[in-house]
Amino acid sequence: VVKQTKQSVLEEARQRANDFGLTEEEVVLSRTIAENPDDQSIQTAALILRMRDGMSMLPRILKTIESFKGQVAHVETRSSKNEGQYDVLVKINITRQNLASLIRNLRQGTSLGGITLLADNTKAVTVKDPWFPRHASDLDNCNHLMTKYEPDLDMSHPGFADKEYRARRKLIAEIAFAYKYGDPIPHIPYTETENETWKRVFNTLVDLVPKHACKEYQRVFNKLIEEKIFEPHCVPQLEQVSLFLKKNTGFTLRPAAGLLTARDFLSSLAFRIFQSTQYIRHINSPYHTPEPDAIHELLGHMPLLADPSFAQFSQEIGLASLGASDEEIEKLSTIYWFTVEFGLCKEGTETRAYGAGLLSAYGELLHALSDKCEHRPFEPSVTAVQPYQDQDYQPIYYVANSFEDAKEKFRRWVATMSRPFEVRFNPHTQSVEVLDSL
Ligand code: HBI
Ligand code: FE
Repeated sequence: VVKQTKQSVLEEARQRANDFGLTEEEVVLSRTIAENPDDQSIQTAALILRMRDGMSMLPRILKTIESFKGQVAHVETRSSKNEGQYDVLVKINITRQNLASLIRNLRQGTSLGGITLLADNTKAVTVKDPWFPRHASDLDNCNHLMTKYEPDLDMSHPGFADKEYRARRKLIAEIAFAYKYGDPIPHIPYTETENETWKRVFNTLVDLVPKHACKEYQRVFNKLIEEKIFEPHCVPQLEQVSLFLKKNTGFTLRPAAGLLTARDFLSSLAFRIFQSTQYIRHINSPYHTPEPDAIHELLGHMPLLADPSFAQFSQEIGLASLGASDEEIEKLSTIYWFTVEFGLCKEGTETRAYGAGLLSAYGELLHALSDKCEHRPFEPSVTAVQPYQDQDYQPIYYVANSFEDAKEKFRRWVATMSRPFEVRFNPHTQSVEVLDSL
C-alpha cells in the first residue's frame, strides 16, 4: 500500500466524488460531521468501493453497512477501467460515530477481501477521529462485527450447509445484539448436540492441562471444576462465569455476536470487560473452529482472566488501544495475538502454554510445544510487527519469561506510542479518565 499525504487523499476523494457526481454540499456536510464529534444525528455519507472480483462482493458490502447500523439510501455500480472489476457508490444514512467505525473496518480490509475503499467524502471524520468509549456503557456502541467467517456467507464454514445450525447461530447472535450494559447475560439452554461438542473438547483438554498449561491457568481451571462451573456434560453459562471472574479480578463478560473489529474488541478490555461469543462451533468439526466460539472463550480465555497478573496485562492492552491510530491498533492486535491467543511462557526449564488459542485446541497445543515450530523471546517491538495468519497452525510462537515480565516490557513499549494523552481507568465509576500529557 502506497502511503499518501492527507492532502492528496482528500484531493483524490474529491476527484472520485466528482466522477460519481457528488455535490460540493455533500462534501461540506461531511466536514460538519467532523466538527461535531458527539453528534448522534443521522447523516448521509457516500463511499466508493472497488470490487476486484466481479459483483459477487456486493451482498457482503451491504451486510457490513447494515452491521454498522447504516441504512443504504442509494447504490450505483459501474464497471471500472480494469477488466472484471466494478466500482460501487453507496450513499448511507448513518451516525457519525458508526460511519467512522465502518470506514475503519473497510480500510482494514481484513473482513472484506477483494474490496478496496477508493474514496469517501468524509476523510476528515476518520483521519482525526478522537472518539473512544469513556464509560463501560459506551461499549453498547462498540460491537461492530467483521463479516469474516459467517456460516451463511462462507462456503467453507462447517455450518454452511446446515440450515438448523444457521438458524441457531442467528438466534444466539440476536441475543448479543439486544444486550445492553447492566443486563444479566441471558441463559442459553444449550442443546444435546452443543453439550456433546463441549464434552468432546473438554475431555481432550483435561488430560493435557496438567502437562502443558502454565501454572496460573491450572490453578483457576481446577477451581472452576471444584466450583462445578466447568462440568464435562454441559456448556457453562456465561453469566455464571462472569460472576466468578468478577469475584476474582473484577473482569466481567458481555455477549458478542461474533468476531468484532480489533478496535472494538480491544477497547472493552480497558474496562475489564471481555466480549465473549455464546454460540457453539459445529459438531462436525469439534476440534477446530475458524472463528471464536463459546468453547474457545470458556476453555481458552476464562481461566486466565481470573488471574490477577494476567487480568492486569489484558486491561493494559485495552487501555493502550483507546484513541490509538489504525497502525497502532494493528500492532496491538498482533501483540494480543501472540500473547493472549498464542502465548507461551517459561516455567523453570520448561515451556508451557498460556494462549487461549492453544488451550482450547489440543492439535495446535501439541504443535506449539513440539519441535515443528520456532520459539522466539517475547519482545513487544518485534512481536508487534510479526505477520500472522489465522487459517493454519502458527509457524512462530513468542515466549514470555512470566506475565510480570511481559507486562513490564509491554509498558515500556506502550510509552513509545504517539498518543498525546494518557488514560486511566476509574473502577469506582467504570469510566476512563483522559489526562492531557502535553
Ligand atoms: N472479536 N469476538 C471477538 N473475539 C476475538 O478474540 C477477537 C475479536 N476481534 C478481533 C480480534 N479478536 C483480534 O484482532 C485480536 O488480535 C485483537
Ligand atoms: Fe480468543
